[in-house]
Amino acid sequence: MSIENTREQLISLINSALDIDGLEKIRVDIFGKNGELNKLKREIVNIPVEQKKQYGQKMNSIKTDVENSFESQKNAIEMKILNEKIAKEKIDVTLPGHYVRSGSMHPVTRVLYELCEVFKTYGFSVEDGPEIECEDYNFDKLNIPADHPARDMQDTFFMENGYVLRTHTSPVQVRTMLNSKPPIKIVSPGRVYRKDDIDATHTPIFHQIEGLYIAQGVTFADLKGILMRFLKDYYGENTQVRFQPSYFPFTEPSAEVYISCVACHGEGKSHCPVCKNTGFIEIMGCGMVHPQVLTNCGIDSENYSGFAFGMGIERIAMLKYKIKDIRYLYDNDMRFLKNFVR
Ligand code: 2NM
Repeated sequence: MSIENTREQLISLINSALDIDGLEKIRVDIFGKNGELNKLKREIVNIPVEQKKQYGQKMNSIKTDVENSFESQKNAIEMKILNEKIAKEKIDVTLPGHYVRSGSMHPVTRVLYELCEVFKTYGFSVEDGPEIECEDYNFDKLNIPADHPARDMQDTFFMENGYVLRTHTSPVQVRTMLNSKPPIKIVSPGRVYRKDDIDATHTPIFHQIEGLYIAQGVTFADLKGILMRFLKDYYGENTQVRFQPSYFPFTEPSAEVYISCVACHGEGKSHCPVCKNTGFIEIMGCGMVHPQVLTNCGIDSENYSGFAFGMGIERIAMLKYKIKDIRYLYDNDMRFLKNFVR
């Protein structure tokens, strides 16, 4: 093979490579120890002395050209591979996505959470406690005597050894009073149990949130201030609030709190099923913590006073979302629950 032809042959060999593997084989055949370029180099012994210089120059020029073609062929193949990869991996961002069904908070959970958030803005912290309580914390410390109807077998789930399923979250307040010093400013949300027959407004398991504020010089005016602020924050600034005297064994004085009807806005229209045409609905109970309860829980009732309040979460949720029957909340029927997907 003449040295002149070698240049063209090697370049066309390189240009015939289709992929990286083919090119690698060609690289060995050309640049390897026994490759074509080294063969040319070894030929120099057979070249007449006067032609050696010219031969050497030609050889170097061939080497440079072949190296350059090799580099450009290598680049061409790599570019081709890259372009194929880009074409293959191209994403059409205009294609419709896969539909992902999202979960959501149960309305009771959501109301519980929202109420805690409102009370946190007034400086209350959120506390919880066990659902199985001793009778002492659930009743005795709260000034609910042994012969009180609330302790009746008909109302309370009694467990073994003087334990009950808590009938309110007040034992959380009892625990906090026993374990810490005033000022105390807490709300206790949670599940409670009562042996009620199931109907449109009762289930044996339901939820409450209770609040407790104990410090020096706390008065009924503080109670009214906090609760009126809360009811306007949660139900709207135009909400009207009424306090009506009531009775609880653990507070004295005690009151039931009413707000203007969320359905007819206090107009008491002739056909309002929500407020039964009174224009107002009962929303919570409250009162000044009975001095005996403070004493029972290790707090000096001469030095400290406090207020407490409580409300049922299901009732709040039913009024807020216009749910006519409490059983909808616990049927787990998707046709109902899907209304609460945000
Ligand atoms: C209510 C109404 C009135 C209440 C009282 C206490 C405690 F522990 F301080 F004595 N906790 N919660 C209370 C007072 C609860 O729910 C309708």
